[in-house]
Parts: sequence; structure tokens; C-alpha cells
Amino acid sequence: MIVGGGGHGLGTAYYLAAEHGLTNIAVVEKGWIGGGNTGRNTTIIRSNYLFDESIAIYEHALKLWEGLSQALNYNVMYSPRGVMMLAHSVHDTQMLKRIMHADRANGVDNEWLTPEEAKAYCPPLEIGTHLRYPVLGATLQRRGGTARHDAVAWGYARAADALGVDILENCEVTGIRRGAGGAVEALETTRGLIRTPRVGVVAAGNSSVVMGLAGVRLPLESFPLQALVSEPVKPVFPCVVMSNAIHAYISQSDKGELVIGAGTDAYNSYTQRGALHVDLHTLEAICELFPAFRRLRMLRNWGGIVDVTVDRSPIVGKTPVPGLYLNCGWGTGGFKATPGSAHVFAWTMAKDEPHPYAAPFSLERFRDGAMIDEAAAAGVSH
Ligand code: FAD
Ligand code: PYC
Repeated sequence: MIVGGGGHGLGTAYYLAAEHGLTNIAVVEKGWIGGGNTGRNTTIIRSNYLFDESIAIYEHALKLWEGLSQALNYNVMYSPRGVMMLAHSVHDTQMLKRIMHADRANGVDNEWLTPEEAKAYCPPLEIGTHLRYPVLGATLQRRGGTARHDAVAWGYARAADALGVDILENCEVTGIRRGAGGAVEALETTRGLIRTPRVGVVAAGNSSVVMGLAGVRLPLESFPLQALVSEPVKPVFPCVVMSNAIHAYISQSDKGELVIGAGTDAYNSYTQRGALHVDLHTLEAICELFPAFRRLRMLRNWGGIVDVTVDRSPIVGKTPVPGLYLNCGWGTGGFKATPGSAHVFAWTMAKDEPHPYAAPFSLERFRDGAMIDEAAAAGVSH
């Protein structure tokens, strides 16, 4: 049983069936598939992280993105248009260059652009020195880009369904029963009891609530994270631009809307919306960096709930409860990880041992102090 019908959960079910030959799999989703963070994110895909462990798992995902439409026979509209990260201070410059060198040492593409080169790659970018936060340079990962977020859920769901996976929507898990030796025995759901010896929890934002049903406490917090889109316009924005320091990130969807993301709200919550002032702050930053967009109108905004660990890295692996596996804590950055996360989690569940790329992201690292601190590369302030 997989709890959670987002991209990670549906992908896990797909790889369990496609690569491990398991046929008695079901995904239970309390709402509709893709209705969680999978369908609410700003779709940025990249693998330009700092630590070797992170680079390995995100690069594994990026390589899977490159062939995902073909593998699923479903167009997920992966578009490697390049992800640029702006430096506005000496500190930004040093940090981004450190990440760039770490990536290159791991064989992952990343390069440094001068302000003029950054503007040539993204013409709407303002690089004047009069800015409160002038652009001092940028890193560029050309293989980074975007994909259509809900197509990822639909693509994995259709491919998993074709392999015999059952997908149950409007089915909320309300209890996890444990039997002899504390092992998982059954799921209590709003549609009845489901007996099962093996459960994978992939319920982003709600992970601590679901794991609490089995008596497991998690070292993470849930926060609202918001995004918004402008009215649609003709193609004006050729890539993805992120500015961690003044906090704004932007791309243009195939429908023409400018897709803009904000930071997390400063309080914990399980509601899928946040405070308006966070969006307004983001729009101020966007208008400063891209003055041409000042007259655009906002079309709609929304929020999702992200679960964030203290080192801003995920938890993927086994738990102290026999038969219970966990995949969570991707925080503000798990969309890009979807295929890689699902792939290694399926491996972990099928073999009852952590996939090598997942092993560093165990729950035990919080006990042992083996943190993988990706706060600077997370791209979104927490
Ligand atoms: P989800 O898609 O949230 O799936 C979890 C599912 O579990 C949900 O559908 C939920 O309904 C279900 N569930 C919960 N509790 C239960 C229960 N008791 N019983 C049954 N089902 C349950 N990441 C990036 O890489 N790039 C970005 O640009 C980016 N931008 C973001 C912007 C926003 C505004 C937000 C909110 C997130 C962003 N992220 C981004 C993060 C990314 O969206 C998530 O990390 C990722 O989508 C998590 O996928 P998932 O499949 O684990 O979770
Ligand atoms: O992780 O790249 C990211 C990201 C961008 C916006 C939200 N998350």
C-alpha cells in the first residue's frame, strides 16, 4: 500500500510494478491524485545542489526526467530551458560558485555567467547597478528547466494502472494498525479496512500526521508555501530565474502565464493557503528584477503545505516499524526529485533495504547527526 497519490506516491507504485514485478499494489489518496503539492508547485527542475549525496539523488531524477515522457508514453512536457540563479552580493557569489564547483566536481553541468551574459540569456532581466540588489552574476544549469506538474501525476497513474496498480481516490488513511512484533498489519481508511504487511507513506505536508498514526514522531515541520500566475502573455521569458536573496523565482508556462513563487510563511499550518503579504513581497522583488512586468496583472494565487526538515533534505527509507517505509521532507523542492525519489523508494520497499542513493537520507541521520544541510541550495527561504 502506498499512502498519498502525488507524483512521488504514484511514481513509487509505477516503479514497483514496472521494475520489481509486483502486482498487488494500491495507492490511497485522501483527495484527488495530483491535488497536493504535485499540482501546486512552480515546476522548477534542476540538480545543482551542494553536497555529493544530494547531487547524486537529484541528478538521478534529472536523468529520469530526460526520458520520462517516452517511458510513460505520456507527455510530461519536460523543457530543459535552463535554470539561472542570481547573485546579488559577495556572499551570494561565493555560495553560488561553491555550489557550481561542487556540481562540476560531480560531473553535473553548472556554469558562471557575468551580468551581461545573464541578460543575454534572459533579456527581461534588469542588470543596472542602480538596483537595491544589483545582479553581480549568476549560475546557469542548462539542463534544468520545467515540466507540466499535473501531467506527471497523470502519466505515472496511467502507466501504473496499466500494470495493474489500484488507485483509490477520496480514501483517507485514518489509522495504521500494528500486530505481532509491532509490524504493520492494516490501514484504516474512510472506505474501510485494508489488510497489508507493507506500507509506504508519501504524504507530503501531512507526513507527521500519518506517521503519528503508527506512533512514529518525525523531525519536521509543515509550512504553507505559495505561488501565483500572471495573466497569460505571448512568449517573453525564455528560461527559469531564481533569486534566493531577494526571494523570487519565475518562469513562463506554455499557456503564457508567468509562474512566480514566494517563500514559506513564517508559521506552521496544514491549510493550503498562506498570507497575502508574502506574495506582495515576492511581486515587489519580481518588479525590481523585471521592470517590464510591472503592468501585468495577477491571475490567481494558491498555496501548498510543505514538510521541512532541519537540514532541508528529505527522509527516504525504512522506519523503526517493520513493514513501514517513509518518503517525505522534500520541503519546497521535491517536484524536481519526483522520478528519482519514486525510483529509489520503490527499490527500498521492494528489497527491504535502502537504495544507495536513499541511504544517506535515513531517519537515523537526525539521531546520529549526519546532516546534509542544503539550506543554501534549496532555492527557497524557509
Ligand atoms: P503531494 O503531491 O503533496 O502528494 C501527497 C499526497 O498525500 C497528497 O495528494 C495528499 O492529499 C495525500 N495525503 C495526505 N494525507 C493523506 C492521508 N491521511 N490519506 C491519504 N492520502 C493522504 N519543488 C520543486 O522541485 N520545484 C519547484 O519549483 C517547487 N515549487 C513549489 C511551489 C509551491 C507553491 C509548493 C507548495 C511546492 C513546491 N515544490 C517545488 C515542492 C514540491 O511541490 C513537493 O516537494 C512535491 O510535489 C511533493 O510531491 P509528493 O508527491 O510527495 O506530495
Ligand atoms: O527547489 O528549485 C526549487 C524550487 C523553486 C521553487 C520552489 N522550489
